[in-house]
Amino acid sequence: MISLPRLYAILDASCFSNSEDLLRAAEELLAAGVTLLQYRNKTGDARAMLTQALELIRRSRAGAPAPHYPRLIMNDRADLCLAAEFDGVHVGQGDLSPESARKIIGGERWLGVSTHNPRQVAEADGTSADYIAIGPVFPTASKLNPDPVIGLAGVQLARHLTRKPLVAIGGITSENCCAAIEAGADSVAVISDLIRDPGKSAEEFLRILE
Ligand code: 3NM
Repeated sequence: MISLPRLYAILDASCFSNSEDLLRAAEELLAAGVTLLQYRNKTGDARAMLTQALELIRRSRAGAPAPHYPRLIMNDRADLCLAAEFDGVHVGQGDLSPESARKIIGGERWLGVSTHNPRQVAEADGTSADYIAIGPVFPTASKLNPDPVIGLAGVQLARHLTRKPLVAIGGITSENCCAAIEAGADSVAVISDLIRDPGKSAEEFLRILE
């Protein structure tokens, strides 16, 4: 079983007006101590995504010695995960199934699955996914057409349905992240509350979640 860090930072390309801003935010997050970072780009074409992903890999490795490279996870795209030599892929309910993604990425890379209700958690538990994300825990503006908010009770319920590492996502802030962990999550995934000042915000999360 894999071990997840408490903070799972997500860089969403739609939050940045250009590539350099996204890459600089990544550098700040990593310099602050983030060790698990997802690259999410719902609108970019494959070639632009690969270019950005390769640059993310290059910069993330420039800042750390080999055994301590941060883990980079590709949202949705198992093909781009391989092409950019990312460490894993995260699939949603409308993406490739976990087993199909697993066939592409092989046994070593990490595979995460998004779930939004108890049925999906139980189903994901039966797959080769390395971790399960559950959400939205709180209201979120970062996802188009989010599923209904599940609250902390939804995290507790998910915790009872799987022993796989569990990631709480959706509306997670430095104020509510501890409650999500106390409800049973192993890790919290965050987009918007890391954006304003990525380095400082990540440091604050890491201090609170220690
Ligand atoms: N997935 P923020 S909620 C990407 O419910 C994503 O699975 C969700 O962004 C889910 O931290 C969400 O800004 C958005 O709320 C998370």
